[in-house]
Parts: sequence; C-alpha cells; structure tokens
Amino acid sequence: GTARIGVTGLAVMGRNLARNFARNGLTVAVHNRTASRTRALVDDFGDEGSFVACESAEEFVAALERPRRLMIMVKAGDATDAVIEEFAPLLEEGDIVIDGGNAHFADTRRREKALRERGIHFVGVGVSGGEEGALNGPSIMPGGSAASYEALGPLLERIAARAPDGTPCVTHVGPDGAGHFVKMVHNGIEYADMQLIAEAYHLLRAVAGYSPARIAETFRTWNTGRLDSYLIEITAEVLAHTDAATGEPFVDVVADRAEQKGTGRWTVQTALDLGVPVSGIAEAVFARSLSGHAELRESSRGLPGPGPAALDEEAAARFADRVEQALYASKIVSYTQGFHQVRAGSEEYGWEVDPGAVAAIWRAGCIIRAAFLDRIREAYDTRPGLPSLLTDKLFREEIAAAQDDWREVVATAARQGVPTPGFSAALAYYDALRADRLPAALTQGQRDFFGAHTYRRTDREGAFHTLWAGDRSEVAAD
Ligand code: NBP
Repeated sequence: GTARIGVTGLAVMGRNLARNFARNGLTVAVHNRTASRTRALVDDFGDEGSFVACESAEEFVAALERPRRLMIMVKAGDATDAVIEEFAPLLEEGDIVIDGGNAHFADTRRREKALRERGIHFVGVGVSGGEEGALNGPSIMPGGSAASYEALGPLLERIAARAPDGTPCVTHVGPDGAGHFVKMVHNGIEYADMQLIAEAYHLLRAVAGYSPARIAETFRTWNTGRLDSYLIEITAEVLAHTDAATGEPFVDVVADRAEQKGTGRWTVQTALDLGVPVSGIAEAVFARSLSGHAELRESSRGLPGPGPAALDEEAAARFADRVEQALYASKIVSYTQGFHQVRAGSEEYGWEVDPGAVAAIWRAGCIIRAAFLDRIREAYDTRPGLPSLLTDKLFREEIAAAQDDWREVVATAARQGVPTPGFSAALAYYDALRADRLPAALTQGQRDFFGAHTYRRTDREGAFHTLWAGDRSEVAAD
C-alpha cells in the first residue's frame, strides 16, 4: 500500500481529520461502514489532496504502507470494539491501531493490553477542538507505546494546531491510556472554566446590573489581558448575539438547562477513585445537573432569600473589576486541581506524564486554549517537581493580589443570593490548603467514637483508639 495513514469512520470528525492529513500532503486511505460516506468525502473534497477510497476492510488494510497506521474515528464504545475486532485479524505485527474517539481511558488500557498480546500497537489518542479543530489543527494527546509514537508522532505533528511559538500541539503523553486520561481531565477543566465564566456572567448581570451586551464588552476587555482565552472570546460572541425571532438577547431565550455528554462526569468519578479533590470540576458537573432538575427548581422557586441590591454605575464598575480577579484566582485553582489529577493518574498507572508538556499542547487547538497555559508550562519548566500550581511563585503572587477581591465577590454573592459554587469551592480549596490545622482532626475523633476507626497523633507515631464507651483511656491500636 501507499497510504501513509488510514481513517475509518467518516462522520464529521473522521472526515475532517482525513482532510487535514490530505491537505498536509499525506496520502490517506479512507473507509466507512456505510460506503456512501466514503464516496461523498472523495466527491466533495477529493481535490484537497490524495485520498484512497476503500469499500472493504481488506481493501483498506491493503492500501496502507507498513507499519500500517489505522485510525478509528467511530462512535466511542461498542462500535470501537466492533471495528477493532473487524480489523485486528487483517493486521500484522508492528501495525498501529489508533483510536481518536472519546474513549474512557480504562477501555483504552484494556484494548491496548489485548492488542499488545497480538503484537499490534494500540494508541488511544485524545483529540480536542471539535470539528473545526479536526480540520484545521486540533490539540492531540496520544498515549500508547513509545515505539508506536516514533512511527505516528511525525504524522500527527503535521496536522496538529501550532502554539503561538510555532510548536505543534502534540506530544507522547505516556503509555496505554495516558492520552485519553489527559483528554478526560482536559474536558473536566473545560467544564470548570465554563462554569466559572457563567458565574462571572451571572454576577455581572444580577449584582452589577449589566446587560448581556455590556457583559460581552466587559469580557472582550478581559480577553485582552491575562484571561485571554478561546472560552472568554466565544462567551462574548454568545452574549452579544440577538435572537432574530424575538429581538431579545439570545442568552435570554435559551432554556437554562445545561446538558452534558459525560466526560466531565468521568473526570469526577475517576478523581473520586484516585482520591483527588477536584471540587471545581465537580461543582461544574453538579451545576449542570442541578439546572436540569426542572421540577425540583419549580417547586423551590419561592424559597426565602435575598435578592440582588442595585449598584450605582461606579460601584458596578468596581464590582466588575473584582469579578475579574475572582475569576482569575478561581481559574488558577481549577487548573491546580486538574493538574493534580493528571499527576495522580500518572502515579497510579506509572505513566510518567510531564505536566509541562501537557500544558504546552493545550496552548492551541483545544477548547481550553488560553494564554494562561503558557504560564503553566513555564511554571513546570522552572520547577518540574512542582507539587501544586498554587505554590508556583508567580501564581502565588497573583492570588495574593487577587484574594481580597475574590473574597469580596464570594461574600457579596452569598449576601445577595447569587449561586457561585465554582468561585466558592475554589476559595474553600485555597483556604483549606493554606490552613495550619483542619477540622479533619475532629472528623477522626468522630470516626473513632462511633466506629473505632482509630486516629494518629500529632506528637507520637502509631495508631490509637480511645475507649469512648469505657473509661476513655487511650490504647495503642497497631
Ligand atoms: P459519531 O460519534 O457520530 O460516530 C459516527 C461514526 O461511527 C460513523 O462513521 C458510523 O458509521 C460509525 N459507526 C457506528 Br455509529 N457504529 C459502528 C460500527 N458498529 N462499526 C463501524 N462503524 C460504526 O462521529 P463523530 O461525531 O465524528 O465522532 C467520532 C469520534 O470522535 C467519537 O468517538 C467522538 O466522541 C469523538 N470526538 C468527537 C468530537 C466532536 O466534536 N464531535 C470531538 C472530539 C472527539 P456509519 O456511517 O456507517 O453509520
């Protein structure tokens, strides 16, 4: 065969990735279960590059140069297993099967192991950036063996987004499921970022009394500073949009029930298993869930509580500046939590993920792309063993400068009855981490009282239990 790579599964993502490969000078074999899609791709875009249209699995495999690089872009789940089972018997030792779908990293680990036993590389690849990214340059997060990356990496570099300094947004994240794991955390951070921006909007609307158009302007201004990011940019677009049918701000005619496809939930479920406090991501998932409970919300609508108090123009502008500080500080916290999860996953599965390299490939192409990610890359480059982003010198200084405003915003939100679970959880995380003593000591006392779960002491090694039902003397429990 002559094709450098093949793509099977030609819905919007697969089609756009195949076009991206072709536009970058690579001959691409294309295949889809329903052959009409394959023909449509070549009919519509055949002039963009060199495609080899294949109707059957055998034809597709035969079209690929060796080692074969076969990329699967089908609906994540059972379809992925079905496609693997269809192709694996046709492949030879050293061939590389790539799954670019949104697979759960545990599935990727299982598939990698099964194919490795058959001498075939399996590479789970996180692809972010949606349809547009797939076509013009996504952020790409490949897992799998280092050997497979040698054969695959240079091709992915051709189609990846470029960071502002020109580096392609792709790196070998780590073995087996590391790529899909990191993509999952990316999506969790995306949920948290979106929630924080939504809270900032809510506060500017309810407390500062700004209109959606005015908030769009505010966000555009913020987007020229340290909050410069794709999500702030598109938020301004959405807020500035007017509904054609009613002439109302678009945001006011959209039903306020947020949906989710599940990657944020995976992030939180996995974080619970790993014991990582990703409260910002969890609050974002819960906020979407709460918004969808229409009956619960309807029956709770009259519950007592304060409403927003009107601010004069000057106070409103001052408050808006404070919200920018609160948003930035909370954003630092949610990335801190997300990178903690990356580190915990890396340790649990022995992946040796380089957090600075992850920050670097999120700088362009993906949904959370932002100027801020270059700062995170720098923080890890300066101190590779950085235990937490919060302890980076620059982030620490920025939070020190932002925190009075951050606290004021959270306090105002509480006083005026505006829900800010993201801002509040971020602040609580920050204060908990910096505390000398946590009430966890009391929690341990309670656990020992009702369940004899034992506790450790600050002054001596070992586990202890107090005879709560007896004379309350202490016994060593080891
Ligand atoms: P879909 O997720 O809608 O999947 C449609 C494709 O899967 C079609 O090519 C379809 O073939 C194929 N397929 C199915 Br369904 N069952 C199959 C089976 N049993 N055997 C063979 N092929 C089967 O496509 P998409 O939206 O392009 O997404 C592709 C992957 O990329 C997904 O895993 C998705 O989660 C991931 N992803 C999507 C985005 C995004 O923004 N949409 C971003 C990042 C990642 P047919 O034509 O014969 O029905």
